[in-house]
Amino acid sequence: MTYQYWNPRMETLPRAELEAYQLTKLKDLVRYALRTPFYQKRLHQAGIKDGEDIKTLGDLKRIPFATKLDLRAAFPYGLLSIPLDEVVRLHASSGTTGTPTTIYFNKEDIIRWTGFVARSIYATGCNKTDVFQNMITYGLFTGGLGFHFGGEAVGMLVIPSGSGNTTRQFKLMQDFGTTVVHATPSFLLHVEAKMREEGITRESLKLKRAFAGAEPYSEDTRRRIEELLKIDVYNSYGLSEMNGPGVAFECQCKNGLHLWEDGYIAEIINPDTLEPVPEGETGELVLTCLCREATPILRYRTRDRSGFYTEPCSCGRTHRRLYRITGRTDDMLIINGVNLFPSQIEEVIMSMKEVGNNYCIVVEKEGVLDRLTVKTEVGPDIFMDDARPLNALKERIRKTLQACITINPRVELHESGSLPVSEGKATRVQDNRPKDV
Ligand code: DLL
Repeated sequence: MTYQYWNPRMETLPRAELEAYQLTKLKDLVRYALRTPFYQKRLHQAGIKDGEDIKTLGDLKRIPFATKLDLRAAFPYGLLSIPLDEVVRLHASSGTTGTPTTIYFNKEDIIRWTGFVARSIYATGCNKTDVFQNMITYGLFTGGLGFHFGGEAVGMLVIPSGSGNTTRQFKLMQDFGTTVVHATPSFLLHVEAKMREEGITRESLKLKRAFAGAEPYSEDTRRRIEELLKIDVYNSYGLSEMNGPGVAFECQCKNGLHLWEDGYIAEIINPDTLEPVPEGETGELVLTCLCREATPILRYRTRDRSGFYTEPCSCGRTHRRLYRITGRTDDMLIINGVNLFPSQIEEVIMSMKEVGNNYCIVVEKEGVLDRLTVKTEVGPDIFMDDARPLNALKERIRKTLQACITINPRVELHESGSLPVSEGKATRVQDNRPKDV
């Protein structure tokens, strides 16, 4: 097979040169970071007062890890390194409380990020002749605009269809001859089920490829989508703190995700000891973003479990490959691609005085999609035999939750004292989805 490279020199740079490049970028990053209130204190405490205090890549270890909690504490501008009038965009992801984590970009940051997404798309064999339907949420979520700009940079015709509404998605695919789509893996499975339901034949579509990410999925799921839809599916990994998509992506070998090491420095640590794990072992992925000036983030604990393949890829790229992400080291749930912390649910329901003390969150598969049910007890003053006020309460809880978590949950009300109480640490979450990852 012949492989195409978006940036041939950078994608095949010998490791020594790649690391030298990373060091230059790291020095710049430290300089940007020193302009932010958040990092000024941290870096000074670590004895780093200038970019030149970083002499080797090993010096990165002198900088403490950053967590989602840190980013929230720095909200809104504690991590901003440039004047606000140079910022051209922000993206945000939900936090564990009402405070989101917000990432700012200047014009060059957007151009660099777009370059990494374009490189990723190109690595799968796409080119300007492709018609790309971006079936993912636009807005504050990075998946929409990130892939949109990346697709345009490749020169593809980009259809900004957004997620949902499968009937309209099929119409767009047929009208414009879509050859490549981007979606969460669960939405791709849903699309396939709907195709059968609506009698859309595979032959009426020109689909060849899909980019699937934003949530964990197994190799079996990939194969299933590929066989059902008769397309190639490429795994796409990213997170809003590191710009969004375009952090790591599979090439045509489909054997691990190339982490773009001219944009990101990766470490794999043991989440308990915080020490690096031996090469090839899995642990928690820690990332430093070398390609963004406006919001510098160093050594971010992603909470994602992964590790690095040790042998090189046959595509010739020198950037190391991550194992498929197998889960998280915290309690964050990903429901149809939307991130959710159980504490967000707790905060909403516990602020309602009619709600009792005990609750439970259930996640399961309904068909191919994830389904969230929130079971909560009512307070002792609420009568379970009076359906009207109960239904009104249920609806109010559902709407308030939906407004906060952007997922439409099913709500069940239970009599006070009727939900099982666990001895010791409460187990609030029952994730009944098949563990095939
Ligand atoms: O999900 C960015 C993205 C958009 C990636 C579109 C790929 C495609 P967040 O909303 O901040 O950003 O969620 C990031 O999602 O830390 C992982 O836990 C999970 N995740 C993302 N991609 C994958 C993947 C976007 N391919 C969080 N496999 C990350 C497994 C993934 N988990």
